[in-house]
Amino acid sequence: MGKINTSTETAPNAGGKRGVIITCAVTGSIHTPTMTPYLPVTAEEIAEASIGAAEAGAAVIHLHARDPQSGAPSADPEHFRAFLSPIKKATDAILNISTGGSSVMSLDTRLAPARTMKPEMCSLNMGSMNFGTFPMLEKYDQWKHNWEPALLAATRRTVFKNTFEDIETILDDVGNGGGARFEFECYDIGQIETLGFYFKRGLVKPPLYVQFVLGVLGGASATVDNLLHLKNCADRVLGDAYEFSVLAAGGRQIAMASMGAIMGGNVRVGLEDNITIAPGKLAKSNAEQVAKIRRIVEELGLPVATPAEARARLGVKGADKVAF
Ligand code: KMH
Ligand code: ZN
Repeated sequence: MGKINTSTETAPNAGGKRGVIITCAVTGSIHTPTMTPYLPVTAEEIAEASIGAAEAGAAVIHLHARDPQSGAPSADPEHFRAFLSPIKKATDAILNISTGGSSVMSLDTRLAPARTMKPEMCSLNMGSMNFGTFPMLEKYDQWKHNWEPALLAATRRTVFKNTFEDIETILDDVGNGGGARFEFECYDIGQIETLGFYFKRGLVKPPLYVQFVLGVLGGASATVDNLLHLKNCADRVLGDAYEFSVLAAGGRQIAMASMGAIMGGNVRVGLEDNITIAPGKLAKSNAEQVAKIRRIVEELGLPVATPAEARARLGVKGADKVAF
């Protein structure tokens, strides 16, 4: 019989050295008010959801805004300002502003919040793609607002546009100009190759934080094989210049995030990408999903990163250097 391995170093981040960074994306632009009454819409609701997620263990809060009356995705900087300051006052979490907005917004519209608020962190989507949310039309007969089915239907004919020029604009304006670090959202291997292109030219600097995005119709689906493929590609292209996180849109969110943690990565949960807590059961809050992934991570013997640890690892500029 072979020697029994009693080491705790079964995963690259085991042994108490490196905590798993939990990101919570609290509202996003994929889901709509008809789908769940628990989706935060107003500034008060988004602030409350973010603070709850941070208290449950999220070190990073990924933020979109919504029109407080209709619940439609919004990129109005004033809608962001209304929740950013209260969250910053109440928590120590890193506040990450989306530059993806909604796939039907123009680049200038999407960038207005980050250009105005100069956050510590922003998302950066690494390629143009189809981003189909229209299959959700089949699930509901009645809608609270007319904009909801119209937005879902629009994703059948629109492209989520992130050209090389768009990516460079974001790197320049929000990165070098605004001092933000990035959550590089990669939905397929070509987008990792694109990140590698900018890395080789020195236009993006380590430590790179790569979000493997699974389960979006138009990108890689949420399977273990796809996650391994993305990770192998990133290892080849980025070497040790990066760390990764895993998000899966839909009901495989927690399972794929758990897989990411086992593989030595970080995790993202939140109602932006998944409105359930178990099959067929709506999550009542973002904090509920954070608490669930935290329990799993800790049961795996892995520590959870504090905001201070996440700040040091991601190389962000500090909460005192933002414009809100
Ligand atoms: N909800 C994710 C699948 C962004 O905000 O820049 C995509 C996302 C994009 O988070
Ligand atoms: Zn987002």
